[in-house]
Amino acid sequence: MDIKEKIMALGEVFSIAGECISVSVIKSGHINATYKAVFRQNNGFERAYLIQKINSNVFKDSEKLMHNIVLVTTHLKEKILIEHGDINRETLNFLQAQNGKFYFTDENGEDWRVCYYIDGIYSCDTITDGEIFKSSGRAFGEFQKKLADFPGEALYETIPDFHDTGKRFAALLEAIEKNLSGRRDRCGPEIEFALAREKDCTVLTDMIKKKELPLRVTHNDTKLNNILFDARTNEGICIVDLDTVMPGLSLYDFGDSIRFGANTAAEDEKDISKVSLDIDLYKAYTEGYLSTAGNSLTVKEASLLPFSARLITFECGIRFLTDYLNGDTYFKTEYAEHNLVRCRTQFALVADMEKKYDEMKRINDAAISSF
Ligand code: GN1
Ligand code: MG
Repeated sequence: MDIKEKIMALGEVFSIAGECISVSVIKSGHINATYKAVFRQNNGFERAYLIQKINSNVFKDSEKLMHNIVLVTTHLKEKILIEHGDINRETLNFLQAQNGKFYFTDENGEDWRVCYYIDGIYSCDTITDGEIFKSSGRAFGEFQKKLADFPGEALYETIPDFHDTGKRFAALLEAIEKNLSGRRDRCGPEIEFALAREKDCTVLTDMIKKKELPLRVTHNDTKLNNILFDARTNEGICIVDLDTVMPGLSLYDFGDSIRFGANTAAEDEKDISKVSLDIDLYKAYTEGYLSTAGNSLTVKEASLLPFSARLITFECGIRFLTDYLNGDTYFKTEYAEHNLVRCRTQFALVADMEKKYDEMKRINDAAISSF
Protein backbone atom coordinates (compact mmCIF):
# COMPACT_ATOMS: atom_id res chain seq x y z
CA MET A 1 0.00 0.00 0.00
CA ASP A 2 1.53 3.35 -0.93
CA ILE A 3 1.25 6.30 1.44
CA LYS A 4 -1.73 7.83 -0.38
CA GLU A 5 -3.69 4.58 -0.19
CA LYS A 6 -2.72 4.29 3.44
CA ILE A 7 -4.00 7.80 4.11
CA MET A 8 -7.24 7.14 2.25
CA ALA A 9 -7.76 4.11 4.49
CA LEU A 10 -7.03 6.20 7.59
CA GLY A 11 -9.45 8.83 6.27
CA GLU A 12 -12.22 6.24 6.54
CA VAL A 13 -11.16 5.19 10.01
CA PHE A 14 -11.19 8.80 11.23
CA SER A 15 -14.43 9.60 9.32
CA ILE A 16 -12.81 12.20 7.07
CA ALA A 17 -15.17 13.12 4.24
CA GLY A 18 -13.96 13.12 0.63
CA GLU A 19 -11.00 11.88 -1.29
CA CYS A 20 -7.33 12.41 -0.50
CA ILE A 21 -5.93 14.63 -3.27
CA SER A 22 -2.42 15.29 -2.03
CA VAL A 23 0.05 14.05 0.56
CA SER A 24 3.31 15.69 1.55
CA VAL A 25 5.89 14.59 4.08
CA ILE A 26 6.71 16.98 6.93
CA LYS A 27 10.33 16.31 7.69
CA SER A 28 11.13 18.42 10.71
CA GLY A 29 10.61 15.99 13.69
CA HIS A 30 13.21 13.38 14.67
CA ILE A 31 10.74 10.89 16.12
CA ASN A 32 7.32 10.39 14.49
CA ALA A 33 6.53 10.19 10.75
CA THR A 34 4.33 13.16 9.82
CA TYR A 35 2.25 13.87 6.71
CA LYS A 36 0.04 16.70 5.58
CA ALA A 37 -2.91 15.37 3.60
CA VAL A 38 -5.56 17.36 1.76
CA PHE A 39 -9.01 15.83 1.31
CA ARG A 40 -11.57 17.11 -1.22
CA GLN A 41 -15.28 16.57 -0.67
CA ASN A 42 -17.82 16.04 -3.47
CA ASN A 43 -18.91 19.68 -3.21
CA GLY A 44 -15.32 20.78 -3.92
CA PHE A 45 -14.56 21.81 -0.31
CA GLU A 46 -10.96 21.04 0.64
CA ARG A 47 -9.55 20.52 4.10
CA ALA A 48 -6.05 19.64 5.27
CA TYR A 49 -5.13 17.21 8.04
CA LEU A 50 -1.92 16.33 9.84
CA ILE A 51 -1.48 12.58 10.00
CA GLN A 52 1.17 10.97 12.17
CA LYS A 53 2.52 7.50 12.64
CA ILE A 54 3.52 7.33 16.30
CA ASN A 55 7.04 5.99 16.88
CA SER A 56 6.34 2.99 19.11
CA ASN A 57 10.01 2.51 19.92
CA VAL A 58 9.95 5.89 21.68
CA PHE A 59 6.32 6.03 22.84
CA LYS A 60 5.47 2.59 24.13
CA ASP A 61 1.85 3.24 25.02
CA SER A 62 -0.30 5.29 22.63
CA GLU A 63 -3.31 4.98 24.92
CA LYS A 64 -1.50 6.87 27.67
CA LEU A 65 0.13 9.25 25.21
CA MET A 66 -3.20 10.31 23.74
CA HIS A 67 -4.84 10.39 27.18
CA ASN A 68 -2.31 13.10 28.12
CA ILE A 69 -2.73 15.02 24.89
CA VAL A 70 -6.51 15.09 25.07
CA LEU A 71 -6.44 16.27 28.69
CA VAL A 72 -3.90 18.96 27.93
CA THR A 73 -5.59 20.28 24.78
CA THR A 74 -8.97 20.29 26.56
CA HIS A 75 -7.47 22.35 29.38
CA LEU A 76 -5.81 24.72 26.90
CA LYS A 77 -9.11 25.18 25.07
CA GLU A 78 -10.85 26.22 28.28
CA LYS A 79 -8.17 28.84 28.84
CA ILE A 80 -8.25 30.02 25.24
CA LEU A 81 -12.03 30.46 25.42
CA ILE A 82 -11.76 32.52 28.61
CA GLU A 83 -9.42 34.84 26.72
CA HIS A 84 -11.78 34.91 23.71
CA GLY A 85 -9.16 33.21 21.56
CA ASP A 86 -9.70 30.81 18.68
CA ILE A 87 -9.63 27.17 19.81
CA ASN A 88 -9.25 25.99 16.23
CA ARG A 89 -6.01 27.89 15.74
CA GLU A 90 -4.41 28.22 19.17
CA THR A 91 -4.21 24.54 20.02
CA LEU A 92 -4.34 21.21 18.22
CA ASN A 93 -7.63 19.42 17.67
CA PHE A 94 -7.38 15.64 17.33
CA LEU A 95 -9.97 13.45 15.61
CA GLN A 96 -11.56 10.35 17.12
CA ALA A 97 -11.34 7.10 15.21
CA GLN A 98 -14.54 5.10 14.70
CA ASN A 99 -13.73 3.06 17.81
CA GLY A 100 -13.85 6.26 19.87
CA LYS A 101 -10.11 6.39 20.49
CA PHE A 102 -7.85 9.26 19.50
CA TYR A 103 -5.49 6.88 17.69
CA PHE A 104 -5.86 3.82 15.53
CA THR A 105 -3.76 0.66 15.44
CA ASP A 106 -3.41 -0.64 11.87
CA GLU A 107 -2.99 -4.20 10.60
CA ASN A 108 0.80 -3.93 11.10
CA GLY A 109 0.39 -2.96 14.73
CA GLU A 110 1.33 0.66 14.02
CA ASP A 111 -0.49 3.52 15.72
CA TRP A 112 -1.75 6.55 13.81
CA ARG A 113 -3.36 9.80 14.89
CA VAL A 114 -4.91 12.69 13.03
CA CYS A 115 -5.48 16.35 13.80
CA TYR A 116 -6.73 19.28 11.76
CA TYR A 117 -4.06 21.18 9.90
CA ILE A 118 -4.15 24.86 10.84
CA ASP A 119 -4.19 27.14 7.80
CA GLY A 120 -2.48 30.50 7.57
CA ILE A 121 0.48 29.55 9.71
CA TYR A 122 4.15 28.85 9.22
CA SER A 123 6.89 27.26 11.29
CA CYS A 124 10.64 27.82 11.11
CA ASP A 125 13.73 25.72 11.62
CA THR A 126 16.03 28.72 11.89
CA ILE A 127 15.45 32.32 12.79
CA THR A 128 17.33 35.59 12.51
CA ASP A 129 14.55 38.01 13.38
CA GLY A 130 14.74 38.86 17.08
CA GLU A 131 11.12 40.06 17.18
CA ILE A 132 9.82 36.73 15.93
CA PHE A 133 12.02 34.84 18.37
CA LYS A 134 10.79 37.09 21.16
CA SER A 135 7.26 36.20 20.17
CA SER A 136 8.13 32.50 20.46
CA GLY A 137 9.42 33.23 23.99
CA ARG A 138 6.10 34.88 24.81
CA ALA A 139 4.24 31.90 23.34
CA PHE A 140 6.11 29.28 25.37
CA GLY A 141 5.78 31.43 28.49
CA GLU A 142 2.07 31.74 27.82
CA PHE A 143 1.78 27.97 27.29
CA GLN A 144 3.37 27.38 30.67
CA LYS A 145 1.10 29.93 32.30
CA LYS A 146 -2.00 28.29 30.84
CA LEU A 147 -0.90 24.97 32.30
CA ALA A 148 0.01 26.43 35.70
CA ASP A 149 -3.20 25.12 37.33
CA PHE A 150 -3.24 21.82 35.44
CA PRO A 151 -2.96 18.85 37.82
CA GLY A 152 0.34 17.18 36.94
CA GLU A 153 -0.69 13.91 38.62
CA ALA A 154 -3.35 13.43 35.92
CA LEU A 155 -0.61 12.89 33.35
CA TYR A 156 1.28 9.70 32.61
CA GLU A 157 5.03 9.97 32.24
CA THR A 158 5.23 9.20 28.52
CA ILE A 159 9.01 8.86 28.62
CA PRO A 160 10.31 8.21 32.13
CA ASP A 161 13.18 10.43 33.34
CA PHE A 162 13.05 12.39 30.09
CA HIS A 163 15.10 15.34 31.29
CA ASP A 164 17.01 13.68 34.08
CA THR A 165 20.42 14.71 32.81
CA GLY A 166 22.19 12.51 35.36
CA LYS A 167 20.42 9.43 33.97
CA ARG A 168 21.18 10.59 30.43
CA PHE A 169 24.84 10.72 31.44
CA ALA A 170 24.64 7.22 32.92
CA ALA A 171 23.12 5.99 29.63
CA LEU A 172 26.06 7.54 27.79
CA LEU A 173 28.55 5.74 30.05
CA GLU A 174 26.77 2.47 29.33
CA ALA A 175 26.83 3.15 25.59
CA ILE A 176 30.56 3.92 25.71
CA GLU A 177 31.17 0.71 27.62
CA LYS A 178 29.05 -1.52 25.36
CA ASN A 179 30.10 0.14 22.10
CA LEU A 180 27.27 -1.68 20.29
CA SER A 181 27.92 0.09 16.99
CA GLY A 182 31.70 -0.35 17.13
CA ARG A 183 32.01 3.43 16.58
CA ARG A 184 33.64 4.36 19.89
CA ASP A 185 37.03 5.11 18.32
CA ARG A 186 35.42 7.64 16.01
CA CYS A 187 34.20 9.89 18.78
CA GLY A 188 37.10 10.16 21.23
CA PRO A 189 37.07 13.99 21.51
CA GLU A 190 33.30 14.06 21.99
CA ILE A 191 33.46 11.41 24.73
CA GLU A 192 36.19 13.41 26.43
CA PHE A 193 34.13 16.62 26.18
CA ALA A 194 31.17 14.85 27.78
CA LEU A 195 33.15 13.20 30.60
CA ALA A 196 34.65 16.54 31.59
CA ARG A 197 31.19 17.95 32.35
CA GLU A 198 29.70 15.21 34.49
CA LYS A 199 29.26 17.44 37.52
CA ASP A 200 26.85 19.76 35.69
CA CYS A 201 24.39 16.94 35.05
CA THR A 202 22.82 16.67 38.49
CA VAL A 203 22.72 20.36 39.44
CA LEU A 204 19.02 20.85 38.63
CA THR A 205 17.73 17.41 39.58
CA ASP A 206 19.44 17.73 42.97
CA MET A 207 17.58 21.00 43.49
CA ILE A 208 14.28 19.27 42.70
CA LYS A 209 15.08 16.64 45.32
CA LYS A 210 15.84 19.36 47.87
CA LYS A 211 12.62 21.15 46.89
CA GLU A 212 14.57 24.19 45.79
CA LEU A 213 12.93 24.06 42.37
CA PRO A 214 9.24 23.38 41.70
CA LEU A 215 7.97 20.72 39.32
CA ARG A 216 5.49 22.21 36.87
CA VAL A 217 3.60 20.88 33.89
CA THR A 218 5.99 21.64 31.06
CA HIS A 219 6.33 20.99 27.35
CA ASN A 220 9.79 19.38 27.41
CA ASP A 221 10.51 19.79 23.70
CA THR A 222 10.40 23.53 23.05
CA LYS A 223 12.19 23.59 19.72
CA LEU A 224 11.47 26.59 17.55
CA ASN A 225 9.78 24.36 14.99
CA ASN A 226 7.25 23.26 17.60
CA ILE A 227 5.59 26.69 17.43
CA LEU A 228 3.18 27.76 14.73
CA PHE A 229 3.34 31.44 13.80
CA ASP A 230 0.41 33.33 12.37
CA ALA A 231 1.38 34.24 8.79
CA ARG A 232 -0.42 37.58 9.04
CA THR A 233 0.83 38.84 12.41
CA ASN A 234 4.03 36.78 12.91
CA GLU A 235 2.86 36.05 16.46
CA GLY A 236 3.53 32.58 17.86
CA ILE A 237 -0.02 31.30 18.29
CA CYS A 238 0.03 27.54 18.72
CA ILE A 239 2.39 25.15 20.49
CA VAL A 240 2.55 21.72 18.88
CA ASP A 241 4.24 18.37 19.55
CA LEU A 242 2.59 17.74 22.90
CA ASP A 243 3.94 14.19 23.30
CA THR A 244 6.20 15.04 26.18
CA VAL A 245 3.98 17.43 28.14
CA MET A 246 4.62 16.09 31.66
CA PRO A 247 5.69 17.33 35.06
CA GLY A 248 9.14 18.85 34.60
CA LEU A 249 11.24 21.95 35.05
CA SER A 250 10.39 25.26 33.40
CA LEU A 251 14.14 25.66 33.10
CA TYR A 252 14.51 22.85 30.60
CA ASP A 253 11.79 24.43 28.47
CA PHE A 254 13.51 27.78 28.44
CA GLY A 255 16.91 26.21 27.79
CA ASP A 256 15.77 24.01 24.93
CA SER A 257 14.32 26.98 23.06
CA ILE A 258 17.68 28.71 23.30
CA ARG A 259 19.58 25.55 22.32
CA PHE A 260 17.72 25.27 19.06
CA GLY A 261 16.60 28.78 18.19
CA ALA A 262 19.54 30.94 19.29
CA ASN A 263 22.14 28.75 17.58
CA THR A 264 23.61 30.56 14.56
CA ALA A 265 23.73 27.21 12.75
CA ALA A 266 21.40 24.29 12.19
CA GLU A 267 21.32 21.43 14.68
CA ASP A 268 23.02 19.26 12.08
CA GLU A 269 25.44 21.77 10.53
CA LYS A 270 28.60 19.91 9.46
CA ASP A 271 30.84 22.98 9.67
CA ILE A 272 30.99 23.60 13.40
CA SER A 273 32.79 26.90 12.91
CA LYS A 274 29.32 28.23 12.03
CA VAL A 275 27.93 27.23 15.42
CA SER A 276 27.59 29.87 18.12
CA LEU A 277 25.12 31.42 20.52
CA ASP A 278 23.50 34.50 18.96
CA ILE A 279 23.50 36.73 22.00
CA ASP A 280 20.91 39.13 20.54
CA LEU A 281 18.51 36.24 19.98
CA TYR A 282 19.27 35.02 23.48
CA LYS A 283 18.30 38.42 24.85
CA ALA A 284 15.16 38.63 22.72
CA TYR A 285 13.92 35.21 23.85
CA THR A 286 14.71 35.90 27.52
CA GLU A 287 12.70 39.13 27.39
CA GLY A 288 9.78 37.50 25.57
CA TYR A 289 9.66 34.51 27.90
CA LEU A 290 9.91 36.55 31.09
CA SER A 291 7.18 38.92 29.90
CA THR A 292 4.62 36.10 30.04
CA ALA A 293 6.08 33.46 32.40
CA GLY A 294 8.19 35.73 34.58
CA ASN A 295 5.70 36.44 37.34
CA SER A 296 5.05 32.76 37.91
CA LEU A 297 8.74 31.83 38.25
CA THR A 298 10.54 31.70 41.57
CA VAL A 299 13.62 33.88 42.04
CA LYS A 300 15.79 30.77 41.94
CA GLU A 301 14.26 29.55 38.68
CA ALA A 302 14.70 32.92 37.03
CA SER A 303 18.35 33.11 38.13
CA LEU A 304 19.10 29.67 36.63
CA LEU A 305 17.83 30.40 33.12
CA PRO A 306 21.33 30.89 31.63
CA PHE A 307 22.57 27.67 33.22
CA SER A 308 19.57 25.76 31.88
CA ALA A 309 20.48 26.72 28.31
CA ARG A 310 23.96 25.27 28.76
CA LEU A 311 22.71 22.16 30.50
CA ILE A 312 19.97 21.17 28.04
CA THR A 313 22.33 21.75 25.12
CA PHE A 314 24.81 19.44 26.81
CA GLU A 315 22.06 16.90 27.53
CA CYS A 316 20.93 16.93 23.93
CA GLY A 317 24.54 16.47 22.78
CA ILE A 318 25.01 13.43 25.03
CA ARG A 319 21.71 11.96 23.79
CA PHE A 320 22.90 12.23 20.17
CA LEU A 321 26.28 10.75 21.14
CA THR A 322 24.61 7.89 23.02
CA ASP A 323 22.44 7.11 20.02
CA TYR A 324 25.45 7.23 17.72
CA LEU A 325 27.29 4.74 19.94
CA ASN A 326 24.20 2.53 20.19
CA GLY A 327 23.85 2.39 16.40
CA ASP A 328 21.13 5.02 15.70
CA THR A 329 18.17 3.28 17.29
CA TYR A 330 16.34 6.35 18.68
CA PHE A 331 16.53 9.47 16.50
CA LYS A 332 15.71 9.37 12.79
CA THR A 333 18.94 9.81 10.81
CA GLU A 334 19.56 10.54 7.15
CA TYR A 335 23.15 9.33 6.91
CA ALA A 336 25.60 7.26 8.94
CA GLU A 337 27.29 10.06 10.90
CA HIS A 338 24.17 12.18 11.39
CA ASN A 339 23.95 11.71 15.15
CA LEU A 340 27.67 12.43 15.56
CA VAL A 341 27.32 15.62 13.50
CA ARG A 342 24.39 16.66 15.71
CA CYS A 343 26.39 15.88 18.84
CA ARG A 344 29.28 18.05 17.60
CA THR A 345 27.04 21.06 16.99
CA GLN A 346 25.57 20.74 20.46
CA PHE A 347 28.97 20.49 22.12
CA ALA A 348 30.29 23.44 20.08
CA LEU A 349 27.31 25.43 21.27
CA VAL A 350 27.94 24.42 24.89
CA ALA A 351 31.56 25.56 24.53
CA ASP A 352 30.42 28.90 23.11
CA MET A 353 27.86 29.35 25.91
CA GLU A 354 30.60 28.66 28.45
CA LYS A 355 32.58 31.52 26.89
CA LYS A 356 29.60 33.85 26.86
CA TYR A 357 28.24 32.79 30.22
CA ASP A 358 28.92 36.05 32.06
CA GLU A 359 27.19 37.99 29.32
CA MET A 360 24.22 35.59 29.41
CA LYS A 361 23.92 36.14 33.15
CA ARG A 362 24.11 39.92 32.76
CA ILE A 363 21.32 39.83 30.17
CA ASN A 364 19.25 37.64 32.44
CA ASP A 365 19.70 39.91 35.47
CA ALA A 366 18.77 42.98 33.43
CA ALA A 367 15.69 41.29 31.99
CA ILE A 368 14.55 40.09 35.42
CA SER A 369 14.87 43.53 36.94
CA SER A 370 12.85 45.17 34.17
CA PHE A 371 9.73 43.00 33.99
C1 GN1 B 1 13.30 15.16 19.36
O1 GN1 B 1 10.45 15.16 17.92
P1 GN1 B 1 11.38 16.30 17.88
O2 GN1 B 1 12.25 16.28 16.71
O3 GN1 B 1 10.64 17.60 18.08
C2 GN1 B 1 13.32 14.72 20.81
C3 GN1 B 1 13.73 15.91 21.69
C4 GN1 B 1 15.09 16.42 21.27
C5 GN1 B 1 15.04 16.80 19.81
C6 GN1 B 1 16.38 17.23 19.29
C7 GN1 B 1 10.53 12.62 22.15
O4 GN1 B 1 12.31 16.15 19.19
O5 GN1 B 1 13.79 15.49 23.03
O6 GN1 B 1 15.47 17.54 22.04
O7 GN1 B 1 14.57 15.69 19.00
N1 GN1 B 1 12.02 14.22 21.19
C8 GN1 B 1 11.90 13.06 21.86
O8 GN1 B 1 16.23 17.93 18.13
O9 GN1 B 1 12.86 12.41 22.23
MG1 MG C 1 8.97 16.28 19.11
